[in-house]
Amino acid sequence: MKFEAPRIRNFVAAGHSGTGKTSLCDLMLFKAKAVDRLGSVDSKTSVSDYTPDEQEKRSSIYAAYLTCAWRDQQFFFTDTPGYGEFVGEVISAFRASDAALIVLDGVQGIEFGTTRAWKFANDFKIPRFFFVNRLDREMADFFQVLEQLQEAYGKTVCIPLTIPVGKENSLSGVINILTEKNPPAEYKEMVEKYHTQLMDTAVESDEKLMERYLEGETLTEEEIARGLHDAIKAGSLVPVFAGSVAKDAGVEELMNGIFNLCQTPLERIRYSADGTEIKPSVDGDAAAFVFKSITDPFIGQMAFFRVLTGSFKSNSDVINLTSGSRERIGQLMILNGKNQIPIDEAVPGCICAVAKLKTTKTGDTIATSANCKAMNPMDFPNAVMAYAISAVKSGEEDKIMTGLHKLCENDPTLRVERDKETHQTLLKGMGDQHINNAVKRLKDLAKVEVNLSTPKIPYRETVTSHGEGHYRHKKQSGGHGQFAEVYLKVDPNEAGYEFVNAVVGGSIPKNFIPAVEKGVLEAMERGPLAGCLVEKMKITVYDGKFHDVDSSEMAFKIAARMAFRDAMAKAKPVLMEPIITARIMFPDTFTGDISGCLNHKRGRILGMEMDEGLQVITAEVPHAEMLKFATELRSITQGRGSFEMEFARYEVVTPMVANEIIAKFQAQNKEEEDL
Ligand SMILES: Nc1nc2c(ncn2[C@@H]2O[C@H](COP(=O)(O)OP(=O)(O)OP(=O)(O)O)[C@@H](O)[C@H]2O)c(=O)[nH]1
Ligand SMILES: [Mg+2]
Repeated sequence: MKFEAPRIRNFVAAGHSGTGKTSLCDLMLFKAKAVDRLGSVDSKTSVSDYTPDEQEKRSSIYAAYLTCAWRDQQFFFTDTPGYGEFVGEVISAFRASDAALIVLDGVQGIEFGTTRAWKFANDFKIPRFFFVNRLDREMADFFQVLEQLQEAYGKTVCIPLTIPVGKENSLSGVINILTEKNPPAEYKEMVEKYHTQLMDTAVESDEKLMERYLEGETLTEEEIARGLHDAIKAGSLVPVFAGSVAKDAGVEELMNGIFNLCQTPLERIRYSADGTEIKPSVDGDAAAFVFKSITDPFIGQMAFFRVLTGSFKSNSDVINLTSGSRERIGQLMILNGKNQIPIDEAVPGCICAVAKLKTTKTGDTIATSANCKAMNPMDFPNAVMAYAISAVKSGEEDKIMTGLHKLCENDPTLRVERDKETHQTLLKGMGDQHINNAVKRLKDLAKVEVNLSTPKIPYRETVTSHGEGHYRHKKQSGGHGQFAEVYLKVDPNEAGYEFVNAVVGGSIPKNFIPAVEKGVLEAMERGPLAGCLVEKMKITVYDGKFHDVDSSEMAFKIAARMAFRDAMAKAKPVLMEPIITARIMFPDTFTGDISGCLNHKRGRILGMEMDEGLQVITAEVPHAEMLKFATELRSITQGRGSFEMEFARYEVVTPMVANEIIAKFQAQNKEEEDL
C-alpha cells in the first residue's frame, strides 16, 4: 500500500456523546469497502468501539484510529469518545488531525460536547465541518439546529452544503446545495438561498474570482471548491451537512464534501517548540509527532505517530529529537480499530503505529535527521478526582505500582502519586468512570485486586500565638540513667519552619542541639490536634540542663519532643486545610444550582463570566468538599458541566469543622489503641 500526501485527508470525529460518531465512522468504513460488514455499536460489532468495555457500555471510551480509501483519496480519521471524562483521548486525536468533523444530534442541537469540540478546533487551529445526524428521529429538525449553530458561531459562518429531504421518519435523503439543479419545488427557494450564500463565500477571498462571478461568468466546480476550501481553512466558513446514519442518508455527500473541501496534510503549517515554521513536504528530512502510546491486550505495546513532513520507511533508524536517543522502527502499520495493516512507507498525513519503541514516549518528536525540530508536547487538563488505591492482598503493592505507571504512560490524564503526608497512594483522573475504567484495565494488565477509597485530606497544624514549653526527662533504670531538660518557645512564622538555638552558657551543650532539633522535627510530623504535619512555626530553644554521665542524644530528643508539645498546646494551635481554586464551566441555566452547591461547600465565589456561551465560575473551596464534585457536577448539569482545579493554599479551618475532624481523629486513634 502506497500513499501520496496530496491525496490524504485526515480528520477527527468529535462531539457530544450519543450523537452517532462511532456509527458514522463504521458506516464510512463500510461505504468505502474497508470492511465487508457494516459494524454497529448496538450489536457490538463496531470496528471502532472494539474493546469489551466499550461494547458493554455501548459508548466509546478510547479514540479509535481508522482509515479507508475514498475515491482516489485515503482518509485517516479518528472516532473520539464524547463522554467528558475521556477528554485525554480527544486531545491526542485532535493533535494528530487536520480537521474536525463535529457531529450533532438533530434533536438536541448544540450540547456541551459540541462546544468542547469547537473549542478544541480553535486550540489546535484546525478547520471544522458540522454533521447534523440522527435527523430520522422524532422531533429532529435540521433547520432549527442550523439556526442554533448560526446564532452561536455566526450567520455567515455556518452554511449548509446539504439539506434533508423529508423529516423524521420520512426522511428520504439529502439535497446537495452546490450540485442540485432541479430540487423539488418546495426546496427550490431554500436551495437557491444557500447556493448564493455559498457562492458569495467562495469568491470572497479571491478578487479575480469575485470579479468574474459578479460579471455573471460561470465558475468551474474546481474554482468554487477551491474558494470554499480556502474559506473553510480560514475558519470563515464551517459547512453544515445533514443526514442520518441509521437511514444511510447524507453520509456519502459528507464524505464527498470532505474529499473536495478539506485541507491536505501539505497545507498545514506548524511551529516547532522553538517557534520555527514547519512547512510539510513530501521529500526531505522526515519528522513525526508521537501522540499516543498504548499497552493493550489486543494490540500489544505500540506508539502511534502522525507524520508531519517527509516520509518514514519500515525497518529504519530514527532519532528521538525530544530525548536525543536513537530508535529502530520496525514494521510500520496503519490502523482500523484493532486491525493493523502493514505498510512500507508513511507520508505526511499518515497516522501510523509501530511496536515497542525503546525510549520514545507520548509527546516526543521522532525524525530521520537531527536537523529537524522537536514539537511541543501536548497539554492535558489536571486531574479533578482522586481515590486512594490499595492492594487487596498484601505483597502485591509493587505489581500494582508497575501496572499503574504503565497506565499513566498510556493516559496522560491519569496520575498516580504517593501522598507523603497521608501515606496513601492516590490514583487521580477526570472522574469516577475514568478512574474505575483505569482500575479495570489495571486488573486485566497486572492481574491484581485493588481497593479504592476516598482519600484522606492532608490537613496541617500550626500555632496562632506565642507559647513556652518545658520538659525534664529523667529515668533511672539499672546502670546509666537518662537525663535531659529543655526549655523552648514557639511562635507563628508565615515564612515556614525556623529553628533557633538561643542557649547561652552551655546549659545544653552544643553537641546535643542537633538532637533537640531532631526531637522537635519528629514532634512536628504528628501534630497534637489531629496527628497532621505541623508547619509555619519558629522554634527557639533557650535553656535546659544536662548531666555529665546520664545525658544522651536520645534523652535530649525525648525532652525536646515533649517540650515542643507543651509549648504548642499553649500557643493556640489550629488546624489548617488545603483550599483549591476551581474553574467551573456550565450552561448558565444551572448558575443558581451551582452557586448553591458551592455555598454549601464553604466555597467563595471569586468571579463569574461568560466564555464561548458558557457560564464560568471561579471559586475557592476547601479541598475536602471537592472530593466528589466531579460526580455532583455531572448530576446537576446532566453531564454538561466541566471543571478544573488546582491547589491554592492552606487556610485555618473554622472551629466547628475543626472539632469534627479532631473528634474523628481521636476516635480513630482510640480504635487503633483498642486493637
Ligand atoms: N435514530 C438514529 N440513531 C442513530 C443514528 N446514528 C446513531 N444512532 C444510534 O445512536 C446511538 C449512539 O451512537 P454512537 O455511534 O455510539 O454515538 P457516539 O457519538 O459514538 O457516542 P459516544 O461514543 O458515547 O461519544 C446508537 O444506539 C446508534 O445506533 C441515526 O442517524 N439515527
Ligand atoms: Mg462513540
